[in-house]
Amino acid sequence: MPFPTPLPADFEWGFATASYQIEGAVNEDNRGRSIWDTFCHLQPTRTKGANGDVACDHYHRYEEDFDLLKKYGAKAYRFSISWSRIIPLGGRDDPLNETGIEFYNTLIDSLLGRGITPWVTLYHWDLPQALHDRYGGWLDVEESQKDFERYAKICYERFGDRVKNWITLNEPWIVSIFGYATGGNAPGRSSINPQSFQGNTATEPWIVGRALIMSHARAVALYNKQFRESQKGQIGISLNGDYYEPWDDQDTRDKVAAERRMEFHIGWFANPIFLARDYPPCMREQLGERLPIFTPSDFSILEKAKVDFYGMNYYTSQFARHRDQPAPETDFIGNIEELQGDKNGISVGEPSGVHWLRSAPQLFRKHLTRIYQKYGKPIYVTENGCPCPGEDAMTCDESVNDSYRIRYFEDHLEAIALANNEDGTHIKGYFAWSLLDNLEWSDGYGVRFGVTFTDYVTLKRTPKKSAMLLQHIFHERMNLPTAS
Ligand code: GBH
Repeated sequence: MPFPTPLPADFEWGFATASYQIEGAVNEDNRGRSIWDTFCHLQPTRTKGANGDVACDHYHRYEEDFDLLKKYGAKAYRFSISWSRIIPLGGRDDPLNETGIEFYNTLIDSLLGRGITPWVTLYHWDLPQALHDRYGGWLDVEESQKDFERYAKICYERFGDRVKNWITLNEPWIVSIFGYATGGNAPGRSSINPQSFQGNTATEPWIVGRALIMSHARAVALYNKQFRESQKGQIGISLNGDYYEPWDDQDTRDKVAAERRMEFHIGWFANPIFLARDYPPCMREQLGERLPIFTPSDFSILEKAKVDFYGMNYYTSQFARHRDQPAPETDFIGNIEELQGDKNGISVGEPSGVHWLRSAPQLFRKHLTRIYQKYGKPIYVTENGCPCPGEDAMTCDESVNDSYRIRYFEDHLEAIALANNEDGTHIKGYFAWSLLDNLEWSDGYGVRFGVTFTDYVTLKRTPKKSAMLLQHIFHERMNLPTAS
């Protein structure tokens, strides 16, 4: 391998997880139910029979997991708080659960005691079920944003003396589209999914999107007004979204289609959040009145909600091909076709262990630079990772030899370093997804994204080769000695 492109010595790096995917202990210490508890127990199953009742049992094994983090050399760790452990019923007038708060205090202190910086996501998809039952959850734009703001306030008050890095929401696109358009995620609403019996794909995701944008904005505006000065932390949001190349790079219609696809994915949230601007014009054009408007009072909140960074969750890229027919009402991707190969049959990248993910580091570099140029904030890559080909069927001994994952990490870190050094793009950190194999949502426990193998029978953790190698990769680039 040629000499790797350097990264700055203060580059932040570590591993990421999310509450419902790892914690288990769903009925302990007064935790309230979330929409994922409900979704995972639906019959017939929509999660391959899997649920988060036990998951990785991180709730009881966090010390062991943090010892692993330390051993892997991580500087930082990104985890999410389960809203319904803090406020079991979720609402702004509902009681707090002190044992839930205590659990996260312990996590934070255990990390700091090991010299690891906590990065906290407030919402990684596990809405309190009580709010869904009470007013339809994210479908009620006014109620949900007030309840989220109060939940955020409790977190700043109780944890903000030690937590200096906040992420409001994880992937609002997935929350809106998978939760309310395809029905593939909780709460599973859709009018195009035969397994869903409620929902309206043409309207609900756009309403939910506005609720999420305003919830984020209120939480940030509150931080800026009441906590920033004393706590001196930073705050942002994690957006997902693939990079798209035109299927036929000679066809202007495909070029426009690729750009439109990214606007539907990212601009939907990034325009209001980073630029305090309306949705991208191409969305308004296609969706018409189904896309809710921002009121003047929404805009005044958006203006006050200045963030510090762009959290990027990136896994893969695709090709976009224009369609000649008008968009159906249920379309949410900008009336294009998505493909993993281009007009000449060239694949976007090497296949991984899951059908939707191919390794495309050169397009990652383009993606980073496009985002930085459009939204102007330093980027933290808050998720990036993959399962190795065939890993779902492997034993532990086979899985730990994860050479595909090691190459994936190396290639994507090289892309970051190149974007930083040669494209004028400012990237300040990186979190590998994930610390542990865990509940991969509707894919259940088969798809393994961890750098640590989880045996779901014994709950034994076994480091894969990539776990130990990441520190070497970073330290080499940062020109630091690597502890053995
Ligand atoms: C992230 O989502 C999540 O934040 C994290 O919790 C998750 O474990 C991780 O990725 C790995 O998936 O099967 O064709 O319908 C990334 C967004 C959502 C992208 C699901 C791929 C499946 C497409 N992902 N999507 S498909």
